[in-house]
Amino acid sequence: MSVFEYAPAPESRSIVDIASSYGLFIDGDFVDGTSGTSFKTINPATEEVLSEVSEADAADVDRAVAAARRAHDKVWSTMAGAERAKYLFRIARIIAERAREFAVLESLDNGKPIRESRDVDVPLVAQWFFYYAGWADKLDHVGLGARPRPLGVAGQVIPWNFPLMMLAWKVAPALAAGNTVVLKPAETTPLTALLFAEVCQQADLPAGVVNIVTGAGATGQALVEHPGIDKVAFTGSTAVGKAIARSVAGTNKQVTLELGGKAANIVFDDAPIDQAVEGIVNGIFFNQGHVCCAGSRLLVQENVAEELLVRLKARMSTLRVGDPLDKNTDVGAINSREQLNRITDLTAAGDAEGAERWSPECVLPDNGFWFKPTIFTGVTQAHRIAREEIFGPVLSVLTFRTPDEAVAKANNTPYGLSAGVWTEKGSRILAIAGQLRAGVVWANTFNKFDPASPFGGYKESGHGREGGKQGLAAYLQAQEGDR
Ligand code: TAP
Repeated sequence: MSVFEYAPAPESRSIVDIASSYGLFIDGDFVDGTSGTSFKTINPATEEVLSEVSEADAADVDRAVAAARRAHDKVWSTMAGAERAKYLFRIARIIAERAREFAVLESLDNGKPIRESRDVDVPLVAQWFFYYAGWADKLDHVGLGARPRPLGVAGQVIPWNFPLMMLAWKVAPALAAGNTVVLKPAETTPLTALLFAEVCQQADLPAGVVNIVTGAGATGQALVEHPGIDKVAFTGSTAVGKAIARSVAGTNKQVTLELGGKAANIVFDDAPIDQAVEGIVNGIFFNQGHVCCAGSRLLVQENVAEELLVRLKARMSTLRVGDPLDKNTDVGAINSREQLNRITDLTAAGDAEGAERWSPECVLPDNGFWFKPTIFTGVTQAHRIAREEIFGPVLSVLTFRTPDEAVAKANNTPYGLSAGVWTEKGSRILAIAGQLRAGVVWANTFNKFDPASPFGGYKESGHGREGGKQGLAAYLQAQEGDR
């Protein structure tokens, strides 16, 4: 299929004002880190250095936790829910007002297409704050009895794939419930969290309610192991999630873990094929496949596999890979060299194990980190690319003959975060969805998110739910007499 020539349509980056360096956001102010060390954050599409960011050490984490504790005890937990709601509404409104600035900054620091940061990430972030603002004065209805109490100080650690959205998923329910937070963004994507700190100042949020400590894994470890926090909320890899679970075992800390996934996207022979192809493309190429719930395993019924693959390849040939700030771009840059190496290694394992690789023709930029949208056919359950999370724009295609076989293959994974079912029969959707061990099952769609809908995993995808009142309950405890 030929692709139309499009003139470049770059979004202007003049709307963002990136400082040459950033400190830590502690107790309502930007402050220098104790150690004086910093790290660079780069644009993964060009490798241009965007800024130098302070690296928080254990002493800084200690300062941030102390500030959060003071704010919790003296201001935030004692404030009426309706008053806390006003701050959350104000934050939501400011994010909506500054949406373009956030979208451009997210695309610069993360590499995701502006089409996604502008139309998906940032609108969902505002929605998350609006949604939880609405809950702040209704905590009696969460299901924990009358006047449930906040847990205290939450230590929150988030990954690089949806930097601002993961911040919103963590901060909004925590604040609505009366907790204060210390959040560590990922090392490669700290900038939108630091812009969010400015929003907290703009909203006059009381000092210490939100604290942001930038750094790498060691900063995250110092935060989750700090004895002064009451709740750990982590999103990231299963390996780090297991280490955190071990470190909090035997303490009084509550913990929620949102970890990896290897979702099956199941297409039955009665599915509307073109619609399914769109869903498959959205499922695995959205955000370069850096999505925990990505539909990274396509299970297609054998009698329609050939036809579906022809149409899928034709559709993939129209995907535009390149400048994340170009409004025509569908697939942006891989977030880091490290992640690119991981994708390259795992796909090499796919070749070595005998699967057949296919990518559309596309010219990749000379600088930056890029990977062509890729599918592997002839994949079996034993292949590493069918079992391990690639976290990149790579789809493993398997086939099945019967519904039972589809369910058995879909569930044959250590993960259990999400799944997709494509069929015209409502009864089949319900029957299959009920048998899938996945926290979210999408039917005739994929990668849809809503703040009212709980999200989370089974097995090695973690435990606990974010979103909905379940996500709020994870930041609350019942009064003594109600337990
Ligand atoms: P990780 O390496 O686990 O990093 C996640 C966060 O934890 C980062 O902020 C990281 O800091 C920090 N960290 C690293 N080592 C730590 C330690 N020992 N103690 C405390 N914090 C530590 O994952 P990633 O590569 O950033 O993200 C990709 C993974 O996240 C994928 O497996 C994906 O499936 C999963 N993910 C899951 C979800 C949900 S909702 N289930 C959503 C998004 C991503 P640095 O970045 O500075 O190393």
